[in-house]
Amino acid sequence: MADEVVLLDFWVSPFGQRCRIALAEKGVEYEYSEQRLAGEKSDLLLRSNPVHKKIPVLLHAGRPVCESLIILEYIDETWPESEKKSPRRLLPDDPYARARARFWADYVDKKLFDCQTRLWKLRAGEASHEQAKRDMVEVLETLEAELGEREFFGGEAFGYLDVVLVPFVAWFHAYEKLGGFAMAEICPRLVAWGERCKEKDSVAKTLTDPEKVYEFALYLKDKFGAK
Ligand SMILES: N[C@@H](CCC(=O)N[C@@H](CS)C(=O)NCC(=O)O)C(=O)O
Repeated sequence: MADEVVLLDFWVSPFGQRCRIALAEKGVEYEYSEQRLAGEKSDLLLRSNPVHKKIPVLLHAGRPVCESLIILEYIDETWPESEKKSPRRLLPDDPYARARARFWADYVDKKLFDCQTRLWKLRAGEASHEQAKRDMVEVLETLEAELGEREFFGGEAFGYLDVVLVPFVAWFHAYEKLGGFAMAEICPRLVAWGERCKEKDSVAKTLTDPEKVYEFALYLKDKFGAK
């Protein structure tokens, strides 16, 4: 009980999924608590994250940790030793490599998520939607270039930046449908990297079925009057 771990989450959230993947990589047992985001939020969520009122929240021994990138670092520092998983640390040991990994994680959250949101929030055919499509292609090409010829963003081993980005692989299908482009043409290495990541149990058991993600994106489109 003193060490109880609970994750407040929402099934399709890439931010929540990265926490689930990190916990699985470390072999940490936890209780998953699905939250209602439309309508009234639970008292537990509002009490645990009174500033942003968002999931994910990691409750460790009753104490909340908010914001997924901060949660990942907390998980990495709290459970550094994981006997069966590799790597033992998600973040690299080298300070410069750590700084770079954090830079790209920030890029994913600022740029990729922004473009994704604009793809479903804006009405197809409008100039702003066309711009969102162009921006998305640029972001994907930039991530493709950063990956280069490496197996993983973490190098030979699946690491922090892989955990940060991999939940978005389940959205690639929705990007293609809503953006009208082929991921394999824009970023073939990123697509192959996504497939490699899915060979890991932690990822395979966490990522949402791409068709369900697309249905969810259509639901959001409808909700925001952009259908
Ligand atoms: N920067 C936050 C983003 C979290 C976030 O956007 N969560 C969404 C679900 S994907 C949420 O809780 N939305 C509810 C709301 O905005 O009211 C993180 O990395 O944890």
